[in-house]
Amino acid sequence: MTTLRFSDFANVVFFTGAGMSAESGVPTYRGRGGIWKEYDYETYACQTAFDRDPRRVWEFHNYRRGLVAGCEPNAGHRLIAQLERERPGVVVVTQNIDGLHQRAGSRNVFELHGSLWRTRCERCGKREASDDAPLADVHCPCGAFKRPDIVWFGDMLSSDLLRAASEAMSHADLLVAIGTSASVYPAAELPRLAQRAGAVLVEINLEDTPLSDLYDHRLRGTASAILAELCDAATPAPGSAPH
Ligand code: BV8
Repeated sequence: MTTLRFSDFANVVFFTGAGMSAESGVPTYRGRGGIWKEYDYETYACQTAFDRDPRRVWEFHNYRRGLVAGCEPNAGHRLIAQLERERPGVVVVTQNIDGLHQRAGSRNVFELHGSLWRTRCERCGKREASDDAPLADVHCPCGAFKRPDIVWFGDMLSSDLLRAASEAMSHADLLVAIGTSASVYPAAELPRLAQRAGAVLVEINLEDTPLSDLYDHRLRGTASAILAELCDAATPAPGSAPH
């Protein structure tokens, strides 16, 4: 186990993917039980599908709202929120849309791929946040269908969000990537900015990823177990010499 101490770092970025929420019961995208294995994103989760059949897209997204609404943040989410309360320089850059980091208490969260809990109207621009599961009224008051405020394949990411996330990465002195397969761009490239900034890079995952060679520490295990070990390592044992 590495002897990393969070207290040795001023700007810590947690870069999370679906594996962060796996222990909460939220399906990941790829690998065993992955949601893209069950649902073809080209039918249920992309702009073309929404333009073709918004009702079917909403059936899928209301199903996912119901699924995630029944899930709770796990110990890993709560540890990250705790660290943010203790240290102002903690930021979460997540690819997840489940909102579990915020439900665990994290405040500095960049949702690169949007949120299951937000909608926008492409006709009048109205934006809305609602944790209704399912969302009863999928029509905007202007009459158009509300669109899930999610970055689907082929959608551009918000340039403001990408800039802010890149800024956080470029100022990090510790980058902890958790539960991401490093397979979706441009998000997958972001840890390189932290590496270029001279940060220490840690990858927490069950298995190697295409970008594992980028990392100084490759910790294998579940998000919450490895984060707990890191926090224990970081916390001086009672009566131990102060560092
Ligand atoms: C873009 C939305 C510019 C939310 C997602 C052709 C046409 C268009 C674009 C492209 C193209 N070819 C390539 C691209 C770029 C494309 C892309 O990257 N494709 C990939 C597949 C090659 N990117 C885009 O389209 C992006 N936009 O590029 O715009 C553009 C525009 C037009 C044309 C060209 C370029 C938009 C990308 C966002 C896509 N949105 N989903 C939703 O619907 O749910 S994808 C989906 O993948 C999620 O967003 C997710 O965040 C993302 C990454 O997945 P992960 O989070 O890493 O999850 P995954 O299941 O893959 O892995 C889980 C990991 O956890 C595993 O490693 C596992 O081992 C680990 N794990 C499991 N359990 C645990 C664990 N670890 C620890 N503990 C555990 N317990």
